[in-house]
Amino acid sequence: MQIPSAILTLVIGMVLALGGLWIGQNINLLPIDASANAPIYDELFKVLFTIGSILFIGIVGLLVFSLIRFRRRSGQLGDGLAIEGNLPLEIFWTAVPAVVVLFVGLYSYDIYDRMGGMVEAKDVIHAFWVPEFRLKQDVIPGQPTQLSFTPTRTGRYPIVCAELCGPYHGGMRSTVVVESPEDWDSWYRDNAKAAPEDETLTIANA
Ligand SMILES: [Cu+2]
Repeated sequence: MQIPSAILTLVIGMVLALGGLWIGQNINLLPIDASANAPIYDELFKVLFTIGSILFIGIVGLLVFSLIRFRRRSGQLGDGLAIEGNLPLEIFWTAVPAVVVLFVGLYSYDIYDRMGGMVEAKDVIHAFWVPEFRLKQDVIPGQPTQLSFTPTRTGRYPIVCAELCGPYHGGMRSTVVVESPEDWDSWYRDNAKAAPEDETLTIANA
């Protein structure tokens, strides 16, 4: 019995969508999440990864299928069929990417806004980036830049300059340390300056 092609297409489409959704939700390519911003960003990443997986598997799958199914058989020497013009198909493959790109653009903007990213400027010199925090902030000379975030995990995380800034760009690395309030307090006490009385004493003695 021959399965109608419309049903076959529908089933393949559904399997593809569900498979992509599963990959997007279950495969994590990002480093550990260590700030309050991270879950917001990860939400966007999962959506983009889902869309990417569906497109990648769908396109590559169709390509491999076509390579095998429509390969040249022995004794076949003529040109292939000249197929031209299919308006419904053209409308379909224009409309779908347009909707996807528009959605991704608007959604990315929304995520960026929710992460407090709408206070930035042009003339980029450096970019402060902590992958584990899912945060990237441009840093411009002569302009004080503030970045607020809430770390959610103690630990040491790399700070990377994410804007090609000059010859030593690759060496622009540091570490951000997230400590518990108690550890911070004891560090602060240990490193606090001497009490002002001592200072007055030193000056008086001088
Ligand atoms: Cu740099």
